[in-house]
Amino acid sequence: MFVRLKGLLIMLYLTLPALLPAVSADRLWYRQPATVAGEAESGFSWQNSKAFSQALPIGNGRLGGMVFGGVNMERILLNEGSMWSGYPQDADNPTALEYLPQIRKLLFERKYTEAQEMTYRYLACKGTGSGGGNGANEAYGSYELLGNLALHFDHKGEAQEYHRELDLSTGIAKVTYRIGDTTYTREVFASHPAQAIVIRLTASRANGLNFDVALNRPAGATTEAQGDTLTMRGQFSNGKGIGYICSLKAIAEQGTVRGGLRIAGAKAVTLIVCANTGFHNPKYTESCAKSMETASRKSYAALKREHLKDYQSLFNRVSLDLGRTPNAELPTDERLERLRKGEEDPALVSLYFQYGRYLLLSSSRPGGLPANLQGIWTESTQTPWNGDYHHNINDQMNYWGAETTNLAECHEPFIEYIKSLQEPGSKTAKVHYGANGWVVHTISNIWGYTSPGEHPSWGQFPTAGAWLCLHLWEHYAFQPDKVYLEKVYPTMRASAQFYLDFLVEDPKSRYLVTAPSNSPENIFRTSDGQTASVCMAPSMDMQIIYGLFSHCIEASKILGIDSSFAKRLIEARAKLVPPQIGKHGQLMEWMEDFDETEPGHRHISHLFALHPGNQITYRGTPELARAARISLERRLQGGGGHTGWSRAWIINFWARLHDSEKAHDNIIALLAKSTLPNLFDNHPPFQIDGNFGGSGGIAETLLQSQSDEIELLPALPKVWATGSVKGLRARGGYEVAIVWEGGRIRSAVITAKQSGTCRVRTPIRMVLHGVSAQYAEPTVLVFETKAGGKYTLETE
Ligand code: FUC
Repeated sequence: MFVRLKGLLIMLYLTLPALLPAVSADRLWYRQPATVAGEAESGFSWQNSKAFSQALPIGNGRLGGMVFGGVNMERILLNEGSMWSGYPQDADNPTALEYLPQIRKLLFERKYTEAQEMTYRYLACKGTGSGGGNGANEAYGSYELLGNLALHFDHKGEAQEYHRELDLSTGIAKVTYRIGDTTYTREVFASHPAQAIVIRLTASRANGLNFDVALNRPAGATTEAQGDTLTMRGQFSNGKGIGYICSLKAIAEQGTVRGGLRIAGAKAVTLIVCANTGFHNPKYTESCAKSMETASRKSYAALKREHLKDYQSLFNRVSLDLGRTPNAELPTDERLERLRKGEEDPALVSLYFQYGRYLLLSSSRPGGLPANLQGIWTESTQTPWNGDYHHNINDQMNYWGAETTNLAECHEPFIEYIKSLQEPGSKTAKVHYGANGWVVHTISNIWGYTSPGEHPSWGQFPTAGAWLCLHLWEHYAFQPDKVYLEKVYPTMRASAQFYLDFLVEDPKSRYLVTAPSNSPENIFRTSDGQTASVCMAPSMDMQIIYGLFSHCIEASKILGIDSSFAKRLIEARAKLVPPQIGKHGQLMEWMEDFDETEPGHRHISHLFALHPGNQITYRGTPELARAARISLERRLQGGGGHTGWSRAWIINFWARLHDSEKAHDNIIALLAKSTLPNLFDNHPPFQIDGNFGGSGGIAETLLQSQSDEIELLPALPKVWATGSVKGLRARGGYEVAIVWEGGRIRSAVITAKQSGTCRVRTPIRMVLHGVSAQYAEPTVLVFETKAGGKYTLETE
């Protein structure tokens, strides 16, 4: 009886955070606006304004904004996920296939520099590719800002009691200040149900709000005012690109709205912003008008209510408490400064974790495009690296936390996008390699670009497609559903088909190799003094293909189809170069034991098998795990982890190696060295992958499930001595809540989404209540679950 009561109390404790009103712990706040004196207001290419890195992002997956919070002038940068210049291009290069045999021959003869020379000359895409990362004026295009909204206030006097915040528990950015005896308040959110950005301004006295509204864009658009509405229109790429529209409507309470727009003598004003582009939507003008009509008929209270309902249904699924120090009461930028000086602030880590979830659900919602290099937030007409999709780490990292941190729906835009690459990628596979199936290389845009990049040193990465397919599989692994698997299997299969055709036997080693390829963006030195990036069978390629083949083999079993194809995959998989240990005891990055020319290189591709892959595991392959550890240490000794995303990856590696303290050191380094005042990740410049990889990495320290078992607290750092987490997801279809105290696990609740056999590894021996369980090992419990069942584990 007592035990049952205890179980009940624990369950109540774990579900309580969801029932409580919004907690201020999940809040970014500042004592000053995001303005930097003398700085231009629109962005620069390759460098965001300083103010941008202080402004606060909002988003509904498609529409986004950055709220700067100025007093005399409020600037809200507006974004829309499909604001892309450029248009579809045929960049496949027919000379590639002609020279492929010669390049392969040179590689077989280990003549790397010659093979590279020829690859550079004949295998790159046709044309300008991504325009060297400056593609806005090329066919490739760039992700671009939608525009800027400026509100110029007639304020007289100094602002007092200034406060600016983004509350992650509501998804609402807020600015308040007082001038004289009038308090001004602004609330801004991007509503998914309304498909609109809603801005609410209030003054504490009648006639308090007097301001002008301007909507513009640095290039390419014109704005027209009519009644209470401003409409901005434009078209990309000199009429060859898509069109776009953005409209703003002002609804004033007490007071007037005049053309231009000028708001006079109001006490409260609601501004509604809607926008659409012609991307897959010829009737985008009508879409915009329709959203505006529906939203503007609703009261502000109703709009806020529906936003909160939608937003919180996703955000509130997970809560995390890692403990608090007094620093948690301070403004976010001051907390970061103190953390840089070595002060402990575990609540800043949990805030960063939740911010990653916030950014994902704000930049990636079903029906839209996936989060790009900057999510959906850019202030430029030439976003760094075109704000595109880089598939040699970056866009995959964007989704590392999607499943574990309980935002599986937010993974869907990426999954749909990956499926959409199959068609153009089939043509590229034929033209470049004479192969069936589909391929994509390092980069893509929204126009279906699948050719290699314009420079093979980074652009010749033919296993990107197989890596992308891991996402199709992981979505299934976290929530096994045959109907879903049936839908994505053809894309996975066609990718595997490509590698069956593309892989070729190296006459010397007899292994099946990818040739030519590269270990993302790294350069090696051979014993006879050659340096090159072009190679065959870099370890990452082999590990990625091993994963894809394994998942296709398993899928064919689950679906009961395609067994002869699976047989071919089993045979080919056995001939891939296996993970190898080199002269330093390291995991080899290339097929032969080469050294890298830059020991601290940001890519740590050969550790793919450790994370995000699972071919190397802490318990299953201890020798390889040790070699991975040596590789990681060598990279770090060489100065690795200097870009935000690289640091985020390192966190995930240490978590998978069960080194809690090293994982923690790197979480702190990510915050201290690669995080901007608004907690955006800094490559530099701002690049959102580090946010997502960091957030996912924090989850990996608390829960892992890559080895056919759920492991509780695999890498809990000492400083998070007492805490709890609720709502994390594990592969197999489970949700997990854990409570720990004094560095020791106390209890856990596992919720099964479907019936099956659950295997749980606990840090110390635990007992399961009310259900019979077997101990496979003293700390491994195995039990049967029923869909919807909750299973409580406790320490004895
Ligand atoms: C990869 C990385 C770069 C950068 C770019 C967007 O190519 O090597 O560091 O993150 O993507």
